[in-house]
Amino acid sequence: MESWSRVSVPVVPGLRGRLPLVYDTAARALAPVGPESGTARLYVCGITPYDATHLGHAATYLAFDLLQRVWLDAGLEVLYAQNVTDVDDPLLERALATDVEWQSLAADQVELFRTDMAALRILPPQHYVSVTESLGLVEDLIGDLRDKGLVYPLSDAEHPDWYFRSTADPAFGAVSHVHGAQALALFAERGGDPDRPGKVDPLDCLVWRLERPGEPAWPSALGAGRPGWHVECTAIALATLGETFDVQGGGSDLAFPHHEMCAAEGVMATGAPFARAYVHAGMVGLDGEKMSKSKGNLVFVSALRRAGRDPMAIRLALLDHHYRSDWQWTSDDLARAEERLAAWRHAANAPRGVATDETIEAVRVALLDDLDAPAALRALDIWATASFDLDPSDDPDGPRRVAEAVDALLGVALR
Ligand code: 5CA
Ligand code: ZN
Repeated sequence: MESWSRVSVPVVPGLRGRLPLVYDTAARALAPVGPESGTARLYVCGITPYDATHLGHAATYLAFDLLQRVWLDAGLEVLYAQNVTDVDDPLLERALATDVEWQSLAADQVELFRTDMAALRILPPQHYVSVTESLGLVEDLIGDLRDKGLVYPLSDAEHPDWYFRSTADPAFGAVSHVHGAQALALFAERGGDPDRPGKVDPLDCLVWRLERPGEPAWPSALGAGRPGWHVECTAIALATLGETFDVQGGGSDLAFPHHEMCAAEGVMATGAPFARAYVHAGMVGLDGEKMSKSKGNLVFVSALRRAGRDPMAIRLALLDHHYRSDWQWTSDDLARAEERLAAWRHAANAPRGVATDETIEAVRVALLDDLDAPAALRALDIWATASFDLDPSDDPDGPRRVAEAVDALLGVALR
């Protein structure tokens, strides 16, 4: 489906070509992510389109926007894919509860998401792919797994839905390091069905749900039905990026079961590692709880924009928290970001600037160190403060050069 509009990313002169160290959940360590040269391939799990775009979503997509900016600064090309879960239980339930067609709920929410992403200057994926566009891909992938004996219909069930033998992958658990009782509990909490009778293993995951009255269904060799959750991302990632792409990303709530299941399906289907690294953003909360559609404690990017808040201030407010930390949104976040933005804009439009090269290098170094945006922001605060006290010998081109680096590396427009 259509992605959103792309802002240009200036090339920043200076020392380029360095790969970032980023925390890989599977390696449980910082690791250089991306190829030495050529094209970095990134898959980030997209929204389930209802109740978008809250600040938690925005923070997660912003983390992977930073990763792309660091890759571009390293001189790499980026191939980026993102899905849209436009068929899944929670979306269908919301459509039913609010008496709207699920297709129009999804279309409206995707449009809102695109507008929010563009306003926040988040780089768009080249492949923006919905589940409803991917039924053939999903069917082919399930077919491959079925040929290998890894997909089976539920036995003795009124609806013999199809399941994948997740634990047949000897490396199952190696993405998230979640095992045993914790795996069962998280699986149940996050869309799985460990207790459903007829499964070979409680952690086997649904890949094809047979048609039920009132639910959308598509014809397939498995019977009319619709895809399960994880298999959509496996199929879309493999089709758009190929085997063993660089990073699969998302919020930390996706490490298990979602990314674990995607990896198992991918490895078992292709015989090659699915992603080289798995990167996860922390959870944004409100009033002490994770911001989530099911809890209803949401702050929407669109509502802030309608209230006249500058999208660049929203972006700065999010950047002030390290992508990997869990944090709570408060209205102070935005007030602080607005002040900071005003100070930076003042410095970016001053007749001369201070410490241009050091400032740009400090921003780069911060981002290369696990996308440490808060450290980059501190370096720019020092620059902005120093800019209030200029010397006639300061660089007349400094403000423009720093503003260009802030645009390229942090995605914040100052001029
Ligand atoms: N469609 C699936 C992924 S295939 C999904 O999880 N959709 S979602 O709409 O629930 O979430 C979209 C992205 O936002 C996911 O990466 C999720 O981890 C992230 N996310 C959701 N809630 C939060 C939150 N409170 N803080 C940070 N990230 C969040
Ligand atoms: Zn996904």
